Amino acid sequence: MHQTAAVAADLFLDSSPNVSISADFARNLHGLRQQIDDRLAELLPPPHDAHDLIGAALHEGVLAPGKRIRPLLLLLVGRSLGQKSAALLDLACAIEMVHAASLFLDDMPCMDNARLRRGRLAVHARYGEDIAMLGAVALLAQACGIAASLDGMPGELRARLVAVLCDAVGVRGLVRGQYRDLREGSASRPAEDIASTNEQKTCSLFSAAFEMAALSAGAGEQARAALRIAATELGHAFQLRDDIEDCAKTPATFTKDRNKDTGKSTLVALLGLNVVEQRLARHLAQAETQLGYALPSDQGVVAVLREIFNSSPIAGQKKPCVAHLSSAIATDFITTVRLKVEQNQLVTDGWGCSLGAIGLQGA
Ligand code: GRG
Repeated sequence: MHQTAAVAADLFLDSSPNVSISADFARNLHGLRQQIDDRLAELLPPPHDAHDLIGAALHEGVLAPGKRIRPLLLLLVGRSLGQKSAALLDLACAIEMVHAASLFLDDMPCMDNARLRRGRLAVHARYGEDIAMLGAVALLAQACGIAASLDGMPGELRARLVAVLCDAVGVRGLVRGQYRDLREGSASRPAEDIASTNEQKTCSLFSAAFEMAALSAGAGEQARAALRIAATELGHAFQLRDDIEDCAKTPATFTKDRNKDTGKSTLVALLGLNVVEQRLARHLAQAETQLGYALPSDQGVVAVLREIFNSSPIAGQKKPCVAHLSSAIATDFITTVRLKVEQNQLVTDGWGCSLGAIGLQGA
């Protein structure tokens, strides 16, 4: 078992009293995200030594500022169903690791070929394709290992949780969805095909998060059935949000490459922005309805969803250009500059000495 689980448990339980959701809780979302990040940092294998690129890539890629929507939902659905164990936090970290693995792979040149992710260079762009691939495999293995050894959960339950996680990734889940997107996405497709691809590549992890929360809380079949529908509706809504952001005209999504869907048969391309926005709202409403059926006492699930869907891509993050300038003394600055240099977007006049000072020349 992981030795620091008790510390994480205290933090988690402290901030989640047995009361229903309030505005205070929404404000404390940042704290909950921080707990997830702290625990992720503990659960990731420590870098072997100073030259361990895999270890460095795992920490950098996983802990880069993402929304953490899947672990947040897993935690809050579990709590709403009465599961208060600290092990839930570890399970939440496991699903975030799987998600991060999917991003490592998704960004690679043979897939979406993206260079910017979470406001930083994508893992393959910074560390190399070999590291991105090996890192993704390591994350999947780590996630399964965590689910298989959850503190205080019976062996049979742990085995089921591992199976749920693997099922979400495998040939019925993310892998199939990604394969279809890559191989069928450039031809025109009917809306149903696009939706079923989205279901596999995006809804699968939401379904796994809800199912793992429900299983660990010992929820009945009725609640689990409602959660399955909720997860699918939510996954669709989330993918549509992602597609809308990809073609957004404003630079609000500078945290990752945009226009990666150009020439791809997405629902936005097929149906147009207005129709897709309506569809998104319907999916979200359906998800909320089903969550209402499933959860006896919502401990913040709907509030988190509203926060995510109403806010800019990464809550609390400054507008991209401001972040770009104000991160001048942080690592982000280095990766941003590196990216700009690579994209030939940086006017080096006046920047040359800064680049030299931070050791970028020749990098
Ligand atoms: C073996 C794990 C594994 C995967 C292989 C590469 C692949 C198959 C699947 C890719 C699936 C994928 C990336 C789907 C897109 C889902 C999506 C909308 C991702 C963006 O998620 P956010 O917005 O990202 O939650 P942050 O950065 O906020 O965490």
